[in-house]
Amino acid sequence: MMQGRHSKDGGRASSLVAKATTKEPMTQQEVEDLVLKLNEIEAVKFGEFKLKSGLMSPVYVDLRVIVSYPDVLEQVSRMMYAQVRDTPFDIMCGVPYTALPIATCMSLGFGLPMVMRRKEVKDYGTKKAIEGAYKRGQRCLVVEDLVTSGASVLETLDPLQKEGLEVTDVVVLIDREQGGEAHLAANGLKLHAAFKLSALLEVLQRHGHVSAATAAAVRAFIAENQTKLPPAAAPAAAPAAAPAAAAKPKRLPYEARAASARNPMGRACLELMARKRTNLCVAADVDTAEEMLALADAVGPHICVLKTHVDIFDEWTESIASRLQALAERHDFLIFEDRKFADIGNTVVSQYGGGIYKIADWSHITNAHLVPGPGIIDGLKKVGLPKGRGCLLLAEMSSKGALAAAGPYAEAVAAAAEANLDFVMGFISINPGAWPKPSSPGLIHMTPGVQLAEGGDDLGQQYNTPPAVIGARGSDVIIVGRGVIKAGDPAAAAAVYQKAGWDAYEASLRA
Ligand code: S5P
Repeated sequence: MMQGRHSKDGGRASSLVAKATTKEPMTQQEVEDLVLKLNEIEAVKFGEFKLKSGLMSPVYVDLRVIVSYPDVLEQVSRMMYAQVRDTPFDIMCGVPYTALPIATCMSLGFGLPMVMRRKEVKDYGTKKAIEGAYKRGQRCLVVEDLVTSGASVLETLDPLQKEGLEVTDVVVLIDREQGGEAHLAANGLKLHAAFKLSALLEVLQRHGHVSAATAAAVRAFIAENQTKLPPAAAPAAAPAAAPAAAAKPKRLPYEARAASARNPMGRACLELMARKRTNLCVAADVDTAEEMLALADAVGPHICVLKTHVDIFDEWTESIASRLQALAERHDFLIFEDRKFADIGNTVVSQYGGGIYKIADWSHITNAHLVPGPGIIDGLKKVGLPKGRGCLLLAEMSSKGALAAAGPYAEAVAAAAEANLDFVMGFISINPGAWPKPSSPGLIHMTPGVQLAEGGDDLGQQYNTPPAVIGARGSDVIIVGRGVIKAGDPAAAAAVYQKAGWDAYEASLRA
């Protein structure tokens, strides 16, 4: 078996392989041109559309039209082939109907043999469900135009498997990011998508074809309309009670969410977490700036974010700030000054950009309460956005009796974040999994009040464990202060929390 090319027939394969390699991967420019073309021919439209269900959608994708544009069809097939050129398979099967011409075009362009599934055959015993030449045990790539829930791919899986074909990979042009990838993964299928809807949106917004308001509406729509796996498509081997469990939207990997993050620090943070395999933020609540720098150096290899309270220290200089920045650079972490701004827009402009600390100059991330209303975001944004900074909004707090809590307050904070995705990168939250609406996939949840055992301190702090925070409560980042800094060996403690947080994250990906 060869990668990205069929192989079983030696002579025929070599000539076809030669043909395939004459096609170069698409350049970034070609990819952008294709996105613009898809928009121009109205295969992807943004605005306001009434769906069959009666639901209003800010996005409409109908790829059937591409059969009328051979140049687009050819580019689409090239783009899709590029996703699977390193994936081993013997044959391809297009999902009827829209993906059939795409699969045919890939077949012709790259010398890849194809089979077809008969859509109409319900009784597989009397008529052939799969047309074409194939052998049991061959590996079959499923080709589909679009994935939403993954249901139509899963419908195709069954007849292919009944014929003894092995199916492990699916290639699509567009992933609508509404849960399909997780549903396919739950059925043992890896999704290769040429475009995520959010990435496509980003290109169109950059080229002025989609307004910021529409883009925000699309992102909110995607987040709010995560699909459930239809019971009929639940894994065949699952016990009777399993379909309901499988229907729960699965956690998306950090790296898969990075493209949805509009704030550069949000994107950087998600990428960094995936790259460094850590969702640990250490709260450096030590007494002096020198101790903070020593701690940053020690725990640096284990963290994605170092959280500071620089107003605890009795000195702060530009040189301390640059030494901290150098450590962040060396160990690959982000700096989060936990300033918890809470004033009117005009005041926070000066507090964030000026004063002794000049927080915006050195801290990648800061945070704010929404108590004063949305003007605080506008004020902070005025200073932070030009510097590429990100802001976390405090939605829920960890301390006993907190007024920033689940309910109308947290919901208002969530709405303010969705309205400011350029600057707001996420939340300080405690139980985001219980929020009535899931937040946009690019927004990050960071949760304080974490130790290895449940408990609290005598001033109202309440602790949950990493598995409870990342698993049961659906947060993304654990914020650990005293659990690390009061340990005899903070670096070793950070390693323990890094592992606990990451294991909980990996377990929740499989859940
Ligand atoms: O609700 C909150 C929000 C924050 S940012 N509860 C918190 O505890 N924090 C911060 O997280 C707090 O200021 C401290 O820096 C850290 C928790 O520290 P620990 O020592 O209790 O883990």
